[in-house]
Amino acid sequence: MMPYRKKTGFFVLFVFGMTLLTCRTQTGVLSTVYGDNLLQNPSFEENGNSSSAFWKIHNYPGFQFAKDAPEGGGEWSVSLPSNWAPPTVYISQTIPTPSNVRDFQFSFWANNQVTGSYGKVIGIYPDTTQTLVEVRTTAEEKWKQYVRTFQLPTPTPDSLRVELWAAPTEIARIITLYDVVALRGVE
Ligand SMILES: [Ca+2]
Repeated sequence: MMPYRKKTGFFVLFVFGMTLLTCRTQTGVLSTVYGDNLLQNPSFEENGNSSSAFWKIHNYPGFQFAKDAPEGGGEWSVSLPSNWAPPTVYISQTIPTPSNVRDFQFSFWANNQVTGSYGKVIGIYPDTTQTLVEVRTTAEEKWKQYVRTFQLPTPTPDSLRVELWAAPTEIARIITLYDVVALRGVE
C-alpha cells in the first residue's frame, strides 16, 4: 500500500497537470492565433515564452529556439541545427485530414544561411506515405515567406504531416530558423 500522503501528492500533481492541459486547450492560445490555420502552435511560443507544444523533433535530443522572428511572428522561432549532410534533423506535426477540403495552402517563414532546408506536407495512409508538396528554401540574409498550394490526391490520406527540415551542410554547424507555419484549406 502506498502511504496516504504519497497518494495525495500524486493526485494533486495529476489534477494540476490536467488543469494545465485543459487551460491550454480552452484558451486556444496556441491554436487560434492565426485564424483558420489547421496547425497547433504555429509560432512556437505561448504567452511570451518559446514552446514546442504539439511538435515533435526527430534525430535530435531536444528543441532549440531563437529570440528572432519575422514580422507578425511574435518573439520566438524554432531553431534546427545542421551538423552533417544529408540533413537528418526535422520537426513534425500530424493532423487528421479535414473532410470536405481538397485544396490547401502550405506556408512558412524561414531564415537560413545556406540553400536547401525545406518544408513538406506528407499524406499518411494505413500502409504507406506520399509527399504532397515540398518547398525548398533559398539562402537569405533575413526572413522570407514561402507559400505553395496543393491538392489532395485520391484516395484521400487519413492524416497530413507537416515536416520542417534542417539544411544540409558539410562545412560548419549552421542553423535554420522556422516560424509561423500554416496549413489552410482554400476555396
Ligand atoms: Ca514565433
